[in-house]
Amino acid sequence: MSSKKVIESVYELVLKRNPGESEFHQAVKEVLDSLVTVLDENPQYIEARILDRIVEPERVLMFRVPWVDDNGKVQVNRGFRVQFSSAIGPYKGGIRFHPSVYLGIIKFLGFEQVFKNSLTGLMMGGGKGGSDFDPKGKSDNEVMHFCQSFMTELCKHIGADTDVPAGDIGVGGREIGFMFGQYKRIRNEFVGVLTGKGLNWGGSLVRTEATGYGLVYIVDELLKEKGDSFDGKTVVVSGSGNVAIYAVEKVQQLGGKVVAMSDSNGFIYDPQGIKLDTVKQLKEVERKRIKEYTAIHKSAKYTEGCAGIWNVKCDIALPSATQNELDAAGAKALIKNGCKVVAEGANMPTTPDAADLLIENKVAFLPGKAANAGGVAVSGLEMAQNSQRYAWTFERADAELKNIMVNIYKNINAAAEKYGAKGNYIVGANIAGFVKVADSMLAQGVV
Ligand code: NDP
Ligand code: 2IT
Repeated sequence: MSSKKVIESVYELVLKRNPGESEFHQAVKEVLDSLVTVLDENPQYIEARILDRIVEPERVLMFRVPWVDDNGKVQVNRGFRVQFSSAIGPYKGGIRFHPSVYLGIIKFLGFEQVFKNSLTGLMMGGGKGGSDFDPKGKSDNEVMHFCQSFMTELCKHIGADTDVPAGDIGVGGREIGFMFGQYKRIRNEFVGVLTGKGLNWGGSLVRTEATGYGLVYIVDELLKEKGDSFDGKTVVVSGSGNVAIYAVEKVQQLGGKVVAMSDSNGFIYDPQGIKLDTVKQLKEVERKRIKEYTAIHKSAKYTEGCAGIWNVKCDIALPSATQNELDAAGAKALIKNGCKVVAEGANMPTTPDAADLLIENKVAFLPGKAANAGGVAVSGLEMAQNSQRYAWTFERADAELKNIMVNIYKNINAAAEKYGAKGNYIVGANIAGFVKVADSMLAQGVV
């Protein structure tokens, strides 16, 4: 069978076996479509049915999460952990709390994580977890009770050498703290079972900043290759959560001007440049809406609806909120306004047709599994520090992060060129991530 036919038949089976999981289908299709030339040159992958195996999670856990709210009412959520691949290390990947979470979202994220983690060059397999719990509007007490119930089940399936979760949408330092406390209490062990921990109890410096900083480091490397830099560039960053905030911070440090940010309700445009201290106060401390920014800074304008952010003229766009937030209409607006670089801070924020449009129009496009790998990379460094029972300085962790992002850029660039797709970083990232996992699977036999 030709490589194309193999890919088609694997994809057909994925559709059949995972009905209704459109985000998972989308993520699988993008990776499979990148692999034709690799399979042509490596028939051993076909022989060993690597593709059929790599699209099937090693283990899927789904569980009831009952808890009691502040009014004494019983609530029931659904919890997930998908342990996708342990070919190159313990399962590793975040936990997402958002009402939109269902199995298809966790599988897409777990699948992406396999290749992303491979790109970091560290020893981490891929996994993802989460719940349809909505932290918005909940008290700290309710969040704690939910996290404790979630971890009461999850703690049976994870461990510092088995599966190491971290944060994602709706899961930050507060939630990691509650989950760590419950794990420690039930298992009676103080180990690096979660990353993104507080600095007093095993966390790594730079983990909070890592995804956003890493995103900007990889774009900076791409610009450097073109003899360019962030200095004087106008930048749009969607979202106003962990990834977005620290992407903005690093862009501003490098001399760029960020003029727009968003949340799920709408976006702000501040032609004088976003005042990040205000966004941090609103989002990290007060947990308020981005709209409130305009009450403090009269130079800014708020527009309802988050998709309109792509109409803001910019040189560089960093979608950093959620999946499929940048569609074909958004891509056309960016192209028309002269945007030259799009790099994904979020996981799969760009729809496939939008990504095609950007690439056809010579916009440099860095896919999430490369561009947002800085977060999990520093999680890997947190695991290394926990194993050493030692904490590195900010400078050391930051230098390691930068080095990892530069290497990812070089590797995906080289892989794209080697397999006849020069400048297509989607193909480059998928191939570079895949080969290491596939070769490890070959070496470990049929498991
Ligand atoms: P946060 O929860 O800190 O922030 C999420 C941001 O995205 C908020 O501004 C939120 O707005 C917005 N958002 C979430 N869901 C939607 C939606 N359905 N529609 C529109 N806007 C939405 O999460 P993170 O910053 O950690 O994560 C952002 C993205 O980055 C995700 O795709 C995540 O998977 C990815 N990522 C995160 C990493 C990390 O280390 N944290 C690492 C790599 C990738 P609102 O407040 O209104 O909900
Ligand atoms: O999507 C991601 O890479 C994350 N949410 C971070 C995962 C991690 O284990 O740090």
